[in-house]
Amino acid sequence: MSCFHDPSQALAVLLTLLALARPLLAVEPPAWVQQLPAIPGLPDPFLQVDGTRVATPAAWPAQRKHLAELAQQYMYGHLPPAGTVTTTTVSTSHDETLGATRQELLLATGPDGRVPIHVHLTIPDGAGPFPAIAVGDVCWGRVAPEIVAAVVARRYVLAEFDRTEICPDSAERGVGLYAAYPDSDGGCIAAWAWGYQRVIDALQAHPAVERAHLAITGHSRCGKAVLLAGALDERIALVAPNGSGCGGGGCLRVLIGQCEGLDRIATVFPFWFSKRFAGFVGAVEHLPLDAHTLKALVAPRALLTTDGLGDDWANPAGVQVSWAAARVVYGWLGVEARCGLAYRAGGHAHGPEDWQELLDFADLQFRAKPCARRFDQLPFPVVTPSPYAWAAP
Ligand code: GTR
Repeated sequence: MSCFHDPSQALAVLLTLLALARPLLAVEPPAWVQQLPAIPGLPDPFLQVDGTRVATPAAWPAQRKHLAELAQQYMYGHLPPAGTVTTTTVSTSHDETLGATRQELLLATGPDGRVPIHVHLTIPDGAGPFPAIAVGDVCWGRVAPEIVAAVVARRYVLAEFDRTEICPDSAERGVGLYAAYPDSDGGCIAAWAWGYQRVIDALQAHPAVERAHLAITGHSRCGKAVLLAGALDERIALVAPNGSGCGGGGCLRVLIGQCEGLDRIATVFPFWFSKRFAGFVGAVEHLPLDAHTLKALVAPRALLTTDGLGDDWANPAGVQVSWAAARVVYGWLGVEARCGLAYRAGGHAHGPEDWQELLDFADLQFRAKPCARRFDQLPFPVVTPSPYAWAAP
């Protein structure tokens, strides 16, 4: 008799053991990985496909396209086409105590509307439109009432959805978005990022929402999807991954403390990524990008990572490393203050403090509302020698 009640638990343990054993087995990375240049430090985000460096900010849109392709090609897989979204209002009610309207929308997305996404909106009373924040973690529970109250009090629309409606958090293919696009090379993170973008489609068409002020957030594995969605979609004005760690805001090459790295995540959670990503196990230096590349892709739009100082597994000190590298791009574009980071005491969670940080940053970016909090404070020692030698052109 197995000691595991859930077969996926046994599989996870087996995969973890295999991941740990891999260096001992000395499995060679595939030839196509070894042919990519080895870049021990953080890859230069200004390096163009022809080997020259970007010269002026006018060339940044083209460089963004190149970096976005690297991210999809080698790490997450490609997002399927946007398609059309048909929105139906399922219910509307007013919450007197909260001072807000609750509205449930059903989005029919994907080919022939085959991929449903339920969106729960909370719209503050009063004259809109308002900026909006979308979050896809309903599979882990709705946003806590005290946080919803804080969002409403700050006059933001909250849009909650369940990313697992788009694809399950497992290796299972043939369902959801995968069934609609069987040839897609993307894993869960790409599929969830696609889901965020469809929610953005619906929010852009909603009369209560300010189209120019759309923010997205999500926790941990969902924070990884938030970073990818925001990196690729210029309609998203503020990108706020929380506790996103490896495969999100945490540096892949600079692992500080007891944190997750590429070798482990690509072995234990291969289905979150493109199949190609696992080729970099034991060969992270060949990966043509790192977390700062994703962050730089958000520029010149606003980016805020929120993390727990004690969330060791999510490499909070490595989040700081990739923030500093991405900030070089922001500074070069003349918008350094749009690249923010914030830390609180504590571990792996997406709680009221993380949301307060996001609301303060959003007020600063969207409404030029000053706040006492700073978004450039570095709690960890600066890594020396620097993990990159490049500078802005
Ligand atoms: C962990 C995983 C992390 C993180 C976390 C979560 O097991 O190693 O990358 O995503 O799950 O989503 O809470």
